[in-house]
Amino acid sequence: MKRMEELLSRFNPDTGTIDGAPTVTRRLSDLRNCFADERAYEAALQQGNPIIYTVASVEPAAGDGQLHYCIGMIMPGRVGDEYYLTKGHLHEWRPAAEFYIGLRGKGMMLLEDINSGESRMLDLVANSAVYVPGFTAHRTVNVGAVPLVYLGVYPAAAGHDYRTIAEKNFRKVIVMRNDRPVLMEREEFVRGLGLI
Ligand code: PAN
Ligand code: ZN
Repeated sequence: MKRMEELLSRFNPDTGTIDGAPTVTRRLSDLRNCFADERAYEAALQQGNPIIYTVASVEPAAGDGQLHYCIGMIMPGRVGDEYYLTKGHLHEWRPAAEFYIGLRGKGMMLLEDINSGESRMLDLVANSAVYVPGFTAHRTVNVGAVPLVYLGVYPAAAGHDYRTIAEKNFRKVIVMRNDRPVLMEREEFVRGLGLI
């Protein structure tokens, strides 16, 4: 039997931390090319380099059948009309699915099926969960006024592929229109800004 510390974890939904777990911090400068509105991104960077999100991860064991999990916390805010977001990724092991559980705040997940190219926007709020199938790029955004905190559980063998997203990004963006989040074609959004 594993040690108690490997079986039980205590997390704090207010701070987005897990006792004893390492936390990665992503600041605005780490998110180059993630926001579609490059002009607003550069302007925001001139104002400062705030923390956009943190991820505390627990990786108890590697190998087939094992699970890893993390708590993500995304700050409230926007760059232009785009809500603060995560980099987004595919799993290195493409069939690996993931289960997200909302803990606090108001968020949305952007899913993009890499085979069909189809996109979906789903609520991620307390008492709801999002199943991210395999072969699906996923990004999380905070559309509310307080930090969004969620738990993500994924196969230990999943791995993170950021490269593919960094090269061609998501086809769609979640942007604020009339104070509400809407899903838009990236190209249409960028064209509307006069950037292409
Ligand atoms: C999550 C993500 C977390 C941060 O744990 O890693 O939301 O997003 P990025 O990894 O895209 O920066 C997950 O999906 N793990 O597989
Ligand atoms: Zn993932």
